[in-house]
Amino acid sequence: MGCTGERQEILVNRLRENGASLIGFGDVSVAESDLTDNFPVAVSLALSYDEKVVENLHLGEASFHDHLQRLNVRMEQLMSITEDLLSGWGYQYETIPLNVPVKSKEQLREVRTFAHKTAATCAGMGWVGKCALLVTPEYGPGIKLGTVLTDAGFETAEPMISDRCGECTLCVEACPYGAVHNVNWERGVGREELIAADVCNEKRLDFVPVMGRKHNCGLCLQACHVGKED
Ligand code: B12
Repeated sequence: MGCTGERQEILVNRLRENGASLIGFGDVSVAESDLTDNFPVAVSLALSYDEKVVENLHLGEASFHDHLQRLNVRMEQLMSITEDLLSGWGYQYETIPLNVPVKSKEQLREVRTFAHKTAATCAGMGWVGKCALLVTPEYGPGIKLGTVLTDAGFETAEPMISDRCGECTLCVEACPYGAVHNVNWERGVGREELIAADVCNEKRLDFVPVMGRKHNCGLCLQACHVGKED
């Protein structure tokens, strides 16, 4: 039913009606993997964090945690709407897990998932900030990302290939562990050049004996001024 362009519009409308904050389509074939060879188009989805929760996350880590969990449920719904429409139209797809548990240094090194940030920059939704998070003009880094890769020939956007962080160092200064390196991202710059991910991960893991789960620090994203009114 309908041509690819009409289907893309139907998908966008359904996702908007169901609360998606941002929806983008990216050509990920440039990422050159078996996965992206088979599924060259990414449907990239974002749900914005509640501004008040982010503002207070240093005071109410548990509220931040609960908020992120609730957004997971909402993002799962958006991804399943996408899956249902794609399969109804006869397209193939691969949904990327929202999060992968990283409980040690070894697991961090072995993470072999497709990065939601890659899908989002390819879809022109934002850039990778100095904080190593996807930063969008509308919401800064305060977003939950989701991705469905597909073989549907949807029209894709102009990708973002460099950052707009300039000389800003708010996230660099906000990290109590000095994990953010003050490096500007452009396509090709790897995670380790931007942040000491093992330091970030270990500091969050330190809380497991006390909290029974990883600490949701979030100070780097709280500090970012992009998307906030002056
Ligand atoms: C492993 C992981 C971590 C690790 C490593 C951190 C990191 N930056 O990757 C640890 C445990 C430290 C961590 C911490 C946090 N994480 Co985390 N994490 C992940 C996870 C599961 C996988 C990321 C990964 O390893 N990808 C593989 C590597 C190679 O890619 P990458 O580093 O993510 O990104 C690179 C590519 O995207 C590349 N790139 C960008 N565009 C393009 C285009 C092309 C063509 C190519 C080839 C590459 C490319 O540039 C990036 C930098 O090099 C993702 C979920 C997911 N599947 O994406 C969430 C995710 C990245 N985490 C997220 C969040 C929110 C956090 C925390 C804030 C959690 C918290 N509550 O405290 C912190 C913030 C730390 C920080 N400043 O980055 C969000 C980020 C949302 C956003 N705005 O970007 C994600 C996307 C989860 C989600 N579903 O929303 N995380």
